[in-house]
Amino acid sequence: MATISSSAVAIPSFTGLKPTGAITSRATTTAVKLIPTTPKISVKASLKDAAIATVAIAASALLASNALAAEILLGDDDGGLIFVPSSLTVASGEKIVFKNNKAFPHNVVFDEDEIPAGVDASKISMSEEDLLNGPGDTYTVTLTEKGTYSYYCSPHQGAGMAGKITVN
Ligand SMILES: [Cu+2]
Repeated sequence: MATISSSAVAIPSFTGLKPTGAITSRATTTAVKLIPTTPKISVKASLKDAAIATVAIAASALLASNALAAEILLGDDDGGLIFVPSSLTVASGEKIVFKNNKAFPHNVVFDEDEIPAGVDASKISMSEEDLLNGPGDTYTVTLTEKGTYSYYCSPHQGAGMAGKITVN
């Protein structure tokens, strides 16, 4: 039973390919060889194109909603010692860019007691001594674990320079 059914499957798949070459004369064998291959390629290519198009649409939708990368400014435009915005919600895996704005040096240190369980604060934080000194300097982090993350700027922690990120 098993032998019969497997050969029954094998035969149609061979006959499906062979007739194209068998029908045509030997003289045009080269041309015939190209014919069965070309449709296969174009089918694959069109599938790939469709996939690429879908990805492109998704990417542009993300860009349009500004969800591809979030930016948090370090210091407000008036030199206030705050993160702007101080509270932000991002998607898991979204890139978060902290960018020096005014009143630097600043840094970004996540509070080990106020991040989701299992997340290593040192892996997502700058060190307490490491500072962003120049205008426009950035620190980028990606958070994948869902939950709430509290962070602060160590030079300005006493002044209340802190923020919160929610990952969902
Ligand atoms: Cu600061």
